[in-house]
Amino acid sequence: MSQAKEYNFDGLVGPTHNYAGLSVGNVASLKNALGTANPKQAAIEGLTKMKALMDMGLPQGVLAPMERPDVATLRQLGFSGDDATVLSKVAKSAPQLLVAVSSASSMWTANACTVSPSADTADSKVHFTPANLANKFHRSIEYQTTGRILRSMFNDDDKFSHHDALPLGEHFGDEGAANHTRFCDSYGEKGLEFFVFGKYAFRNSMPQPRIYPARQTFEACEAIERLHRLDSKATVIAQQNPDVIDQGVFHNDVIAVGNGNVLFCHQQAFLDQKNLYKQLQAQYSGDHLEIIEVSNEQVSLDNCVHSYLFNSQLVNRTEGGMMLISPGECHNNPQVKDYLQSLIEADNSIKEVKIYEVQQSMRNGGGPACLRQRIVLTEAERSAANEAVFMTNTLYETLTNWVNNHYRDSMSAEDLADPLLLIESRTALDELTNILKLGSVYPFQLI
Ligand code: SUG
Repeated sequence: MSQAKEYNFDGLVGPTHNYAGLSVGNVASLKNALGTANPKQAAIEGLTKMKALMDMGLPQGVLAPMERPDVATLRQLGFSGDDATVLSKVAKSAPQLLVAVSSASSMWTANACTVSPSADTADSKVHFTPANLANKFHRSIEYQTTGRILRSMFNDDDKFSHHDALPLGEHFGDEGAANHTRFCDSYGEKGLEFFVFGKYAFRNSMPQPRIYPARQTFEACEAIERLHRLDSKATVIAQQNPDVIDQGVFHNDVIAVGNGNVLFCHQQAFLDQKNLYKQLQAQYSGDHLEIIEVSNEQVSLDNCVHSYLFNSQLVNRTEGGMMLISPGECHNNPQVKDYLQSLIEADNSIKEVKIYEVQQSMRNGGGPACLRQRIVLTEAERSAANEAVFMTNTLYETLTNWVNNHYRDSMSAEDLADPLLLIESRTALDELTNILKLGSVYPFQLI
């Protein structure tokens, strides 16, 4: 068994962060549509959380944002002229397209990809598959740049295996680690990989949500299992409860979170939940899988969706036991606040709750767990990875200054057509690729 650590790679919020109401099925995104956002505050909130976790001894890295507005996609859709002309044409004739290609949605790096640690894979390499995010147009234009960034961060063919995203289209809709977790007694041991899907793509008679989309399919989970060369005895694929998708649970990480040997979830999270628990217990090869189930009486589904209780990060403490890193909304909600108090007083592995404000992200339906991608690395894999993307005090200072120098503190839909914003954003990203030693990863750097 190798020594390995779990790194949280948080998404750096991009300079065009705005509220555009792009995500049907995501309650906060629709509620805050067309409000004014503050990209600088959003990026600083994210960096503050990264620094706080690093200071607690948790390994932390950073994932770069996308180039936005995505002029290359607009050109693919027939807009022509110089960049300023493209922006002014799209703003006049298709403003809904301009907001879609300007979203800073890559900040939610839980959706960037699915990663399987080397302990779980047949070739003992770390496997990466960028998520196609096919269900939402504004997110379906992320995976190519995500793939380039990941290859540049983990650039060693002996240790890392990078796959292409699954085919676009509804049948292989893949939302990455938002619907994936892994159970293990320690990170370096072979774990039980747990995938969650919203519907079957090829079996229409099976249960599925009726109001909101199921973004991830069973077939996508199976494809990742094959690509990552996982052991089927150490893999479980389960269906999300379609009724909760219809109430705003658009990803599994809005209703369940796992870490180490613990699954923390709501009683309505999965279809056939009791049998799923039995299956997980039977396939778990560690000592004991602890399931902490929250009942409707303890926390209503509505309060789960509005507080993002389950979008807390569940992490190991250095002194033993686990801690929840929860959004401020959990303490503003009396039922959730009381529940969290009773949770840490009860006899279970969750010993502590720490609250962080990620309000700017929460208004688009992204909590602490959405903002991070978990990557387990052995020491040798860590040494083979790009050193510049791991968080340090110096990097934190550099990125904070970088945000303060380049970001605006107000962003509305009208601002997105400003050709200066595109220039500011590219200037910032060009500098960022130097800071993070990524090379050329953005469309404007590749032409
Ligand atoms: O895909 N919101 C994101 C939130 C993603 C949250 N991620 C996880 N649960 N892991 C989404 O729905 C809203 C953008 C807007 O409306 O401006 C948005 O894309």
